Amino acid sequence: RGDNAPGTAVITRTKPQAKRPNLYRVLLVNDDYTPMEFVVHVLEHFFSKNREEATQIMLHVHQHGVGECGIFTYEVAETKVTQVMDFARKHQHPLQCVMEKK
Ligand code: TYC
Repeated sequence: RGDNAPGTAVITRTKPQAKRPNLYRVLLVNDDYTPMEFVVHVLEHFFSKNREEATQIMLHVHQHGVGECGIFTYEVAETKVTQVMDFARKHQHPLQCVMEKK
């Protein structure tokens, strides 16, 4: 449109846009006290896993100490961690959920 004020210029972007967002893994950490069923519920409710996937991930964490729940942008990952930690605390389980840059 030809509606720029006289004597002004439009600055256009020269850098090509390579906008991959930074991604973060959300992980569950094993402990000796959180019930397996609670962890499966967390994976179903907060990470949209079906019962079979949730059970596999829970068992992986149980056996290996840590396991991946999903990969998200920073804000989504942070929200998941907060939701899981609040939910675990509310139920007085020591379950730990963390995020790490991919
Ligand atoms: N190790 C727990 C138990 O034997 C189960 C568990 C799995 C806890 C995964 C935490 O992130 C976890 N009851």
